[in-house]
Amino acid sequence: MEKVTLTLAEAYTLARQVLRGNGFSEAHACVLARNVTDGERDGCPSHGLWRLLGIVNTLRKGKVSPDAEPTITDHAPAIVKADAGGGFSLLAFERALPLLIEKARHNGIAALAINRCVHFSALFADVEPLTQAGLVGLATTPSHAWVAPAGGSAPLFGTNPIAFGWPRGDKSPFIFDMATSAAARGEIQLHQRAGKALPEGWGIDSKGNPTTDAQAVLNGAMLTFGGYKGSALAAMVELLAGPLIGDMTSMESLAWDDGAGGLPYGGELVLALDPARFLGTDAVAHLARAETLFAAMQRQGARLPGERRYQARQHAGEYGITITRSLYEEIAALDCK
Ligand code: PYC
Repeated sequence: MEKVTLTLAEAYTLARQVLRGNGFSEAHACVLARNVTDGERDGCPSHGLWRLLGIVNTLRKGKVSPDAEPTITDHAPAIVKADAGGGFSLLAFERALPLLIEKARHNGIAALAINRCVHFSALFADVEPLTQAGLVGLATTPSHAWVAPAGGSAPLFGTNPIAFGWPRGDKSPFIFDMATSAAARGEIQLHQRAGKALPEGWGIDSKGNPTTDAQAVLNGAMLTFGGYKGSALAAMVELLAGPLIGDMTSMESLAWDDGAGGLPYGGELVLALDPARFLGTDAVAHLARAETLFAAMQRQGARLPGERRYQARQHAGEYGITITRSLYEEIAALDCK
């Protein structure tokens, strides 16, 4: 398959140009372009440049605002609210982040509820800035009803990712970002585009039979990871980033989409915890104990979550990113200018 290699600057410029050309405001185009470039850079193509196709499709279907200005509210001593106004989540997150950090440092713990946002982006990008500020972070969001609950066979939950980040001073943070489905929807779509069979256990067809056919799973239902354990976590995500913050469940998001094929619409919950506030002068000693744990994991040959991402990041910084020519041409063809 023919490939195209781009520097990170070229990838960002292409993405930003396509987004501006399609009518996104400068502020939205910049955060979106940075996010998809970062996804590709970090070796996560399911949240990389390919997402531009879905972003532009969602705009053309009238399912996202290209220029909504988020409203940030100091809602309670430890709660920030960000109304994304029907735009993508990323700008609301960026604008709310300073107040979230300030409140977490003041109270030891703070929450950010982003409402009325369209969401597709990997959550590691939302917890990483918290770790850079020395905070522990947790982020979660529902999506569209694509995933069957354990024991069921019809889509009900979203892919419902949970991301967690732990700060490590000048070392790369400990960050995992995992869908509670066996894989992200984007992974299945990429398999479908490439005509590749799925690993077993990712989904079922519309009759409820296990299948490795990506299109059959897209038409049927995805499965949670770890059976009922993943299913319980998926339900928790629905509750925390849905009813708790006054926003949609995945089922409601899909109903709101009404067959348009746009990206999920609803809320995101982000928690930030400050070890310095929990521990005071003991923080250094206790954070060192976390390092002892990480070292023990690595001594057994276990990889710390995020390690592969940081390696890919370094590689992409030196050698750029590589995508298929067909994807490059599809993205370039989105440019209306
Ligand atoms: O790939 O899991 C996914 C996803 C969630 C929201 C949009 N895409």
